[in-house]
Amino acid sequence: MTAVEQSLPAQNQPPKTIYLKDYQVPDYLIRTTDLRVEIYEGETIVSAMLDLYRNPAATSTATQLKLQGADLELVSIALDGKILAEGDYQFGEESLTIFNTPAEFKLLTITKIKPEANTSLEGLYRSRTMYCTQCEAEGFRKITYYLDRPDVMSEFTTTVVADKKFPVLLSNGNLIDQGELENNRHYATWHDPFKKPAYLFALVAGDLAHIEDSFTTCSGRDVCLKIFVEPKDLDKCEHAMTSLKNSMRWDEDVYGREYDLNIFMIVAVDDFNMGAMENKGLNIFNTSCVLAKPETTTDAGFQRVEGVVAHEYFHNWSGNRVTCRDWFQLSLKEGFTVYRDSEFSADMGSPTVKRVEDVTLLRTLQFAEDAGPMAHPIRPESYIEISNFYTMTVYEKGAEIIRMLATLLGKENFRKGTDLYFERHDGQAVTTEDFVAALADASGRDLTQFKRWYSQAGTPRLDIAEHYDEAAQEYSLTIKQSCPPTPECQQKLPFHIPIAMGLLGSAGDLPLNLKGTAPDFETGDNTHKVLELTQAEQTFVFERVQEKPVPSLLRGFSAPVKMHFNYSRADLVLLMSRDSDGFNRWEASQQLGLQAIAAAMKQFQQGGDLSGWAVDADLIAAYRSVLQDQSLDQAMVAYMLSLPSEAYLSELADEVDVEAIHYSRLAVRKALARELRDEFARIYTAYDHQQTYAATADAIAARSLKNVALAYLMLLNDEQFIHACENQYRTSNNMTDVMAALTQLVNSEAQMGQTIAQQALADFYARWQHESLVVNQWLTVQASCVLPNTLDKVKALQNHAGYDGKNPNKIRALIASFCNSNAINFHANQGAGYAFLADQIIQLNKQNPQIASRLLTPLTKWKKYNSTRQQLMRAQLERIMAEPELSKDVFEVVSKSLR
Ligand code: B3K
Ligand code: ZN
Repeated sequence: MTAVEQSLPAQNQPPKTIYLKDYQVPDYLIRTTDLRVEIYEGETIVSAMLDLYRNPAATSTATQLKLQGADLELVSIALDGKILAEGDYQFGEESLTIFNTPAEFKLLTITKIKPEANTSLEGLYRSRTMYCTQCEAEGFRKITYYLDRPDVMSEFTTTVVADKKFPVLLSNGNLIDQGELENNRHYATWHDPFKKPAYLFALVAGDLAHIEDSFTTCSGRDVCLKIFVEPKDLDKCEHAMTSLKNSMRWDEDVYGREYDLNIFMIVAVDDFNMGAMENKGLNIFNTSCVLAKPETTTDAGFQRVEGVVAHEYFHNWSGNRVTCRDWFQLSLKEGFTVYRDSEFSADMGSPTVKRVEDVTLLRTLQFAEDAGPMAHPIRPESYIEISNFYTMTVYEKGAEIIRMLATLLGKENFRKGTDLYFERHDGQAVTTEDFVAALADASGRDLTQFKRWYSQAGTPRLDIAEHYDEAAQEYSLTIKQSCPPTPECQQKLPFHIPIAMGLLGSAGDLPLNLKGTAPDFETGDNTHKVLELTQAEQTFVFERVQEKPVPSLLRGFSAPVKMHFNYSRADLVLLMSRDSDGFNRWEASQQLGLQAIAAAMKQFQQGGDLSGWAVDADLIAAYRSVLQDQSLDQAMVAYMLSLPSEAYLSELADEVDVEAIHYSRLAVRKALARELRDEFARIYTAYDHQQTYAATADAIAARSLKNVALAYLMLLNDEQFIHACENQYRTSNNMTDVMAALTQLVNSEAQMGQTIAQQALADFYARWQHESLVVNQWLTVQASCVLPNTLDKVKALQNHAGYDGKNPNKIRALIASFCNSNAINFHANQGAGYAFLADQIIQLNKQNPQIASRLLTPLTKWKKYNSTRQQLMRAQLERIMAEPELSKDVFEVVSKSLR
């Protein structure tokens, strides 16, 4: 058996489950790590010198060291200068154990790896013209044998050696040496003074161009900022640079966090499994999250760049300076950092708009995850493959947990808490318990019950009932909480839930006199309150309430729960037009939309015809008043006029009726388009299509409202609007408007719209074929087309020159878009979509397990569909399960889905 074979995972045995309860401190720690990475065409030699010492806190007394390693070829190994012989060490499953290790020693390993053959995009790999790394969570073991766990933190010095055709050689920290070598080769040595776990290691070698700027920190230090890209993309870096500088300033202002190295670098890579990675001082980004210019990037793309740049930068403190003890603590850094980046984006644009966007994502994708076979608490108890736990739950629900803490503590105490957390744990690898303890200590609040949010999965449900006693002038709210069982937890204890609220009277917000408490002047006028629900059932009584109010509940979506309150349509219309909480105005519009769609669904399910379906006049009047409301942000008008998505409707349903949801929602949209045609046309015509592009909140809002109007008008299949849409496609100076028009044309039910769409698609590809990210948008718009036969088109596009089945962005653009965002086609034709998806997963299982596993999501939801679909979906999961050599990633998701 060769060394490579010996370090491979054992085949045909079910992979092991790792448990939080089994955590043990490491037996050894690593003081310093000296790496020399010599890149040659076809293979790379890695020499690693580790300065190891026994961990004084170790609980075991074993005199051996077990290092992790995968897909490595061991060339030599020496302990304190003495070459080890066979028998001094042993290979295990993804490991290398060295026997008879002293209390302190230096270990030198030399290993060979093959980055060019690494298609998993984990460890060191080649992407187009460059070499780059991705180590989180456990990719460093694909570079060298190491204690690849986040609680082993070491000081790294890295020398990168390569041919001069890769002029840029980067790693973490500061550049301390560089020079020429024989055979047209050169090297650069980087030193990172901050101790870090291996998952934050990074290395890049490539022929890259860069833009440069500087930032002066609050203490007056100058930091050099560089963004590296392939030369062709140099004109698309400005927005990321501006976002970076804004993030650096914001983290100083809002959290008191200053940057700590002299240089901060970002590198854009085309082949990347996720959005970006926060490696110390050397962030590596998916090109899709860093490049932006108006001609090629939509508004959503601009906002994504701003958000992701901020997110990765904020990790420098929440993740890098203070890191995770083990991977069960992932939400410690991810939930907190998502919360931080969403607050940043809110400050850069409109807080209400940002909140609506975040809640929409949470309620569709995260709620669905929490109700499915992969449900897990934000701090999971166990996993087979940690890559499967970079989830909506750990990230987005994790951020909601932090938001609730901020709400409960109030601004000042929350800041005191985070200050204490950073100060107390700087340079340490800690747990979510440590985080909550710092907040509790700084604020004096007891957060014991609150911690259940970390250990109990599932979306809590609130059932709220009201009672008004006119004689006593008392208004009471009785709130019951419950939480459905999840695979690993049947019985839940009550959560500590902050419920922000107000009461609306005929003349607006009423003062809140909550029985047993002093008035709360947080909002200046005592009309806003945070109720703290801690019991399974609790009643809150308001005194001196002179009229029966309409309650505005869960303002700003103050907790990640499903709330049920029996609002009448009149109540919702009042909330939509008058609530002082912008989020709840939008929420009321969504509830109204849900009611309207439910009525159409009933008709559809009874076999009725939906052509010419009409909606009630009072609803039209309510939407019309939104369109005329000058006090509203245009982005909010756009969101209020957009009906709940099919994904949200599916999440709410006990059994998803794909056709009923699709056609009923469409029928209601068509009805709105007919009734509000003049208003939509006015908005569309009033918009100045020639204006210069700006990615400001106002400009984005105006574009989104105008494009919502266009989308409604296009449902009328009227020549006049099809021409306007074509004109927008042809003459717009920015990708937002081009894409909005192209999407409407591609989905047009009118023959004329289809003819123009086919021309536009051909024209678009001809124009943008050399811009990979733009081609991805072209793939997505076709994969998302709701008209029949889209699956055949998707299959044909897999053979198109603009597609590449090895590139994760292309796979997401074509395959994931079709399977996740095109329900009516994915679920059509007796399971053809399911079989197609299973084919892709089986193929990707070996090539890129992380991407394969991600793609599984739509099949994991099989229990939500009718029995015919259940059987068809299950059959595909079983087919995948029967494949030999399933990766841990795919095995875990499929086996949990089938249990
Ligand atoms: N921390 C990385 C995610 C790594 C994913 C590894 N499978 C990006 C982020 O959340 O900032
Ligand atoms: Zn993150």
